[in-house]
Amino acid sequence: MPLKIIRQDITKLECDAIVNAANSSLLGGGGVDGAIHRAAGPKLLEECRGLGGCQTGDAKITYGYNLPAKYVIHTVGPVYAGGNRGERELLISCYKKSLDLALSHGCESVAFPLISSGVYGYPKPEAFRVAVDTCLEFLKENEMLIYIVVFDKHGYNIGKKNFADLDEFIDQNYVSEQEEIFKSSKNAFDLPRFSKAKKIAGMVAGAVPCDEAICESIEMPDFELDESFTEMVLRKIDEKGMTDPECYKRANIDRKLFSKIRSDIHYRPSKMTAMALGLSLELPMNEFEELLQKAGFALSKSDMTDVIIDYAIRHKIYDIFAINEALFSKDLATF
Ligand code: AR6
Repeated sequence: MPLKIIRQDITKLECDAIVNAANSSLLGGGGVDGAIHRAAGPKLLEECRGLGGCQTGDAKITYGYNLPAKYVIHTVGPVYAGGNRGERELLISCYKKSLDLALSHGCESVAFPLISSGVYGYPKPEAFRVAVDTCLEFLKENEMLIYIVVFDKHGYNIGKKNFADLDEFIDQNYVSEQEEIFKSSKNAFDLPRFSKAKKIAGMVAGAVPCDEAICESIEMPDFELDESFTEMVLRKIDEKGMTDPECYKRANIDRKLFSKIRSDIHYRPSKMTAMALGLSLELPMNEFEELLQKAGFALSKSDMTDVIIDYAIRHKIYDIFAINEALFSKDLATF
């Protein structure tokens, strides 16, 4: 999860560095700047006094003092004046300079507020896009966990990109848990794509008659020899001519987790990890479900996350960051 969009007070975040949307004096102000100075205590201002200010689009670093974060990176966003005064370039520069400072100070995690999107008046949807796109660009070349902190969710149009009729789809496809239990106990285990293991599980749950499940388990003793989750992921990477970094970066999972999966053919991923890899590999629905099954999971119509994934795959949306925005907009956990 190298890029995470979260909703939280940035001053409470435990990470190596948090970024401050400061002004060029670096001597404090309102908004997130005020909150950071209050939480860090007076020593932060003392250190800031020695920095000699900061230009728009540039960044400087101090310690975090009473904050959970070790460092504060102070950057000065542009005041929005219609969009033709180089505001976008300056805003991009704020993110880049801050990320460079984080990197040169050995930070493995950094959190940004949406620079310039408050008092400085940068239109919120564009401020959000610049933040996401610039951080993703940086992550193509670097390893870091970046949080984009969206304090006031409204007005940013988050989750609208490519998901225009998502609400309608949810209305048509989301079913309550009770309905789902009823449907699956009646029909799901009859489907040929459900494995014998599932049927045995169904028998235990009372949804498949015992004799059917047991008979099949005697007739088909070789089901354990199926290709494993890891093997299918590695095969698909090869078939698609992808590199490992391409795969895990597109899945928004970190290198260490991917190495674990690669080195253990019996690895049991979480459902989110399994889905992230299925999306990264751009699997069509039947193969996506097959991969999930290998990890012991299935898509459910009573799970909002699953319904959104269903929507994404049907609409060939495999961009995990666009999907994350849709999940975030519904207050769901992101990849
Ligand atoms: N955690 C995370 N985000 C926050 C928090 C918080 N605790 N508080 C506010 N935000 P702004 P700017 C969000 O106005 O537009 C200051 O006075 C907020 O919702 O703080 O770059 C400086 O000294 C908004 O989305 O910064 C400068 O003079 C985002 O942080 C000037 O404001 C940025 O809003 C800088 O203006």
